[in-house]
Amino acid sequence: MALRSIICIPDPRLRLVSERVEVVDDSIRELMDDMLETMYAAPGIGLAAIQIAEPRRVVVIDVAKKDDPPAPMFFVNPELVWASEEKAPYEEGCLSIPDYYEIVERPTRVKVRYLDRMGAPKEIEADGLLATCLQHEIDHTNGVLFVDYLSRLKRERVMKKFQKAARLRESEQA
Ligand code: GNR
Ligand code: NI
Repeated sequence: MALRSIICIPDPRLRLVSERVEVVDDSIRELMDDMLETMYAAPGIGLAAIQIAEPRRVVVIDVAKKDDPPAPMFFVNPELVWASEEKAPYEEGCLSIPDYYEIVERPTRVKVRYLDRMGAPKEIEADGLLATCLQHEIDHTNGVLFVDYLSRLKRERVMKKFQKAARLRESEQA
């Protein structure tokens, strides 16, 4: 396993639509293991492959409480097949938008179709934090970030802050 670096806004790769995985082979399982290690180290509860600059439709999640044993989940080509009409607010964060948290409303329950770690087709019905996290990660595979659900004012404010920080880092390097 290897720790990988997480890319942050305004990196344009976060806006890519990731490619479907055709075959779940050892190289995909290795990618998932690297993602899991990187997610635990961050720490975070979910990670999409594009966040480590791999534009593939691969997601890892672990929403176990901190005193419970680890419970990693692996999703290849995850697809939202149903979402409840009922929505609820939840304060979201993103490892690609460090130290920024805002409330987002999303469907409370979802059904997701995916391939598991061995490539077998599966479906999962989720609620609570797992439902929120699945939607957040599926969004990443489509180049969507949680700030896209905020008001234009809030989104532009946070994007500009990170653009400015990136420019400053560049000028310090030069
Ligand atoms: O670690 C994470 N926490 C989180 C909290 C609320 C809603 C979504 C998330 S996912 C985030 C990790 C991340 O950026 N995944 O893409
Ligand atoms: Ni995220």
